[in-house]
Amino acid sequence: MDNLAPAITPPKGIGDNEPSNQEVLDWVQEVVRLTTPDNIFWCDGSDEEHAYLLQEAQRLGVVTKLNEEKLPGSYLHRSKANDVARVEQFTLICTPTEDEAGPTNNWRDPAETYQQLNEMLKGAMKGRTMFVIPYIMGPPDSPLAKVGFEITDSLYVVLSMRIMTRMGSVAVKRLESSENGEWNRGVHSLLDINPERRLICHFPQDNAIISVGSGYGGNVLLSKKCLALRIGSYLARKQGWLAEHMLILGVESPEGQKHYVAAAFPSACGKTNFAMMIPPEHFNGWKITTIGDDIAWMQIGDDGRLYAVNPENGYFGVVPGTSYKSNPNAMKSIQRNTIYTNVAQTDDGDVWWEGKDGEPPQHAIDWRGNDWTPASKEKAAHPNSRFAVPQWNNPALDHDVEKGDGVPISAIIFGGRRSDTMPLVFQAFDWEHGTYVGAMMASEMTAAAVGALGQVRRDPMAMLPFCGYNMGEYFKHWLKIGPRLKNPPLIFHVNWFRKGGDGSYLWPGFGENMRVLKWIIDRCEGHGGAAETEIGYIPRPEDFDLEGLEITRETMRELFAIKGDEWKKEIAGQQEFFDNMQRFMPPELSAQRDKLAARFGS
Ligand code: GTP
Ligand code: SPV
Ligand code: MN
Repeated sequence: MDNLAPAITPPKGIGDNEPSNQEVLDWVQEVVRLTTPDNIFWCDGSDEEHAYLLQEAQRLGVVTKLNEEKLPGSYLHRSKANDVARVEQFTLICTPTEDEAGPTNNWRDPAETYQQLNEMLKGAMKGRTMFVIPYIMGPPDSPLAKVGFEITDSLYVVLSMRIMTRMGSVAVKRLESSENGEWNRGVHSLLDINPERRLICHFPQDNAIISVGSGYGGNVLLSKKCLALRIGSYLARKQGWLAEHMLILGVESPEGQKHYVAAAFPSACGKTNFAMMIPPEHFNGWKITTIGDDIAWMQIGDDGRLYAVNPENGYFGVVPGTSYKSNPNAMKSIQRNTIYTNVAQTDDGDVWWEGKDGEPPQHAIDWRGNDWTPASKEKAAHPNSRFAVPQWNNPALDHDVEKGDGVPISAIIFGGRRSDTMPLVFQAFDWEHGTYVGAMMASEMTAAAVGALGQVRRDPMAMLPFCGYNMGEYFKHWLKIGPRLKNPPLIFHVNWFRKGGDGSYLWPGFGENMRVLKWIIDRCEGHGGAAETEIGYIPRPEDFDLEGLEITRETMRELFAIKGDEWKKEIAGQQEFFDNMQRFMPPELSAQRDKLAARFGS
């Protein structure tokens, strides 16, 4: 399968719905002069357009249709083997000064980078069709909603953007009626999908993104990490709101009491799973609903609470490990109208991956396009294989997902993938301490980005790869938001991934995470008990509901153990991060670090 499809020639009435906005037209013409495509395809998001593009994508081998009876409306795409994840080392923040990007980002001079990109893009779309995709991030009537235009030479990007965003004429209309006329300019070209000519560049001051040389997910669906997080976070600081790498879920008690919770876990650390969780039997009558699984835009409401919307329209979720046992709502969602990327295909046009329910097929085509059998040493699906599916397929979708003002957030949860040190859950003392807890988050690296798998690294608020400006300024922004909230969310930290001496997970996770969430909700309602420790509040055994779960008291002790030697190491790791950030660290966080060290007696 190849991404590099030649130009297509649509029939009259398709692809010719040019918008009237002169700024957009001028910009597109400018990119046309540079990249010299054979033709321009203006996307309007209509069903006719979609049907035509799907047909062309199949004809040109960009996607393969899957078994219509088993997976109606679903397709498989294989990316190149050198192009399967985000590339953080080639993701650049091009602000006028290096300090604006800060020590955690790859900074490049904007003028030099524009020039380099112009060289790379010269004639890049010759022989190809240029697609122009108008899209909205956020519920269309939300004051937070943002319009973007993505130019791309990838059919896969067009098909995916139709799932992940509100795409087409609706965005053109939104721009026409917008007060500030603001819109994001995104240019994407596959070039020759060469890792040595791969750059994902952000120009926050120009509200612009240019991505070249990749065809994969977070590198090329410019709405997602590029606009909603990197450019989004930059705008959010200027405009006084928050753009975060967070899921948003609703939790309703049997009595009908409802809370919303936002949670930041790093890539491939459980956001989609938590956002769609089904509580265990013992929690009969409790209901979890999804607002979003990856990104939250949050603003301060008139009542002094924090309100969140999901800017996206679909889920781009990790496939391996998804099963009716771990995430039934995700499984139900991906039975139709789904684009699978880099999973294995069975002989009857079904899909297969590691961790799916049932027996593996006797034969399949693996994610690279090679023959695969259960005896193969290679994985059938890539560890970062993904599904793209409209959120409307989710049986647990929250009724207020389109609410423009968002839903009120009672708790914010931070969490990393940590084999040791971090207890199952603890609560921060207050907003400032909670900001410190988020800022000091660390996690073992996953397959979502190219890099050293399993290595623990600091990933503040799960935003290390996604903060579009100086991380120190980002912390200051967080510190400023708290005091502006009359009723701030309580802040927690969780770790589903602590391991025992034998290397296996101590906590069963998935649906059982409801038990942790229940304690969090109890705390929000003011009736959950806790013990005060050096790191925050943790539930005492009597505060934590374990009924119906087989787990030993010893395992629970391990899960909640706060070990002095581990914490000495942890504080040293935090110190190292401070040292790298020294010029930019807000004094409040230094004070928090000193207090934490003092509580451990040093
Ligand atoms: P991104 O889309 O990359 O931002 O990831 P995400 O945070 O949405 O992660 P996701 O929910 O897709 O989970 C990633 C991996 O973690 C999958 O392989 C899951 O099976 C696994 N996982 C999720 N929740 C749990 C849990 O509670 N316990 C354990 N042990 N694994 C989990
Ligand atoms: C992540 O890596 O956090 C993702 C997947 O959500 S991607 O869109 O590829 O960034
Ligand atoms: Mn993510």
